Amino acid sequence: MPSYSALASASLADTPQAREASDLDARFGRPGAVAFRASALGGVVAELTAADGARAMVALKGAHVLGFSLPDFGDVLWLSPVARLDAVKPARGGIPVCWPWFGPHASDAGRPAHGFARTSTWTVLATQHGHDGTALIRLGLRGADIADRTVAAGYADLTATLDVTLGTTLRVTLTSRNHGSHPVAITGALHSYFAIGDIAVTTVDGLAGRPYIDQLDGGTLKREAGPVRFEGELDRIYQDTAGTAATIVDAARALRIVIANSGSRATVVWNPGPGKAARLGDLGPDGWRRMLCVESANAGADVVLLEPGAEHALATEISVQAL
Ligand code: TA6
Repeated sequence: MPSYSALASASLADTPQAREASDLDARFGRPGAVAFRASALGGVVAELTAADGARAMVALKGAHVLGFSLPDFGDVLWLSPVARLDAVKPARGGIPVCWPWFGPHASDAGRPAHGFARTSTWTVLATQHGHDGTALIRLGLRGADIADRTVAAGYADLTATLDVTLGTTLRVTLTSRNHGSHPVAITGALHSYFAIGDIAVTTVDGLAGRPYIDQLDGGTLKREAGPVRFEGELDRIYQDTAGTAATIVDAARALRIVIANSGSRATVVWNPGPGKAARLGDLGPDGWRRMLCVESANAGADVVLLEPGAEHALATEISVQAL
């Protein structure tokens, strides 16, 4: 049973979120593929099930993929044991959607880090039960609907959709569209937290030779010599990674997680280590040892200029193999 399955609690009967979940289930539910539930963490979640037994969970708040599990490998994504959906900050784990900017806002330090998408409630636009046994949900967000006009200033003409497609892999696609008459610069990331056995015996392959911005060394540009290894906090924005796949090699769980990114030229790798994890306070005891972020991103020098009428898709596709 996936660790996050307890989040879907139909027992929250006669609560607003239970009524909302019931309404969504009637409109968008797909028997055997997509079901809506009230979440024990607050809010409504969609449970996706694929023919081969793969499972995923997506919260409407933040269009936040909270979990992804496979019958042969268990949990692929990590979710903090102390995650909350009803808090102001997004739940720690899963795949937070960083949009329409990554990290601090380029010109306004007063805006929230990683944009406003991950703390906004998205709308269910469509669901699908594919003939191939896949399950899909499409969620949408409009910049014009963001209540805090200061935070959303400059982005009112943008919309975003997030497609989550579950099969033997998990594919997540964030599509940005500019409906206005002026170009808008955006960055962003699918900020994936992966479940690993032990960061001390985990490496990331596929980034050797790539330049990276070392966020812990004043943004210095360096070059990766080989597999990425972890000895304390590590926070890097790898450049020129378009068309490549990063692979987490998890010796403790004897598996590799292949992360194929598209629509991005940057891959972010992050583990907080014990110090930052203690300061963040929402990873649970020793959580930092069992999680690793490898993110499909438009970050650093990888800025997307959305021309009027244009759209841009940022995607990540996650698969798992035995070592
Ligand atoms: O993607 C890495 C990073 O930018 C780190 O610097 C760290 O801040 C992490 O994201 C988590 O950010 P959050 O705002 O979710 O705590």
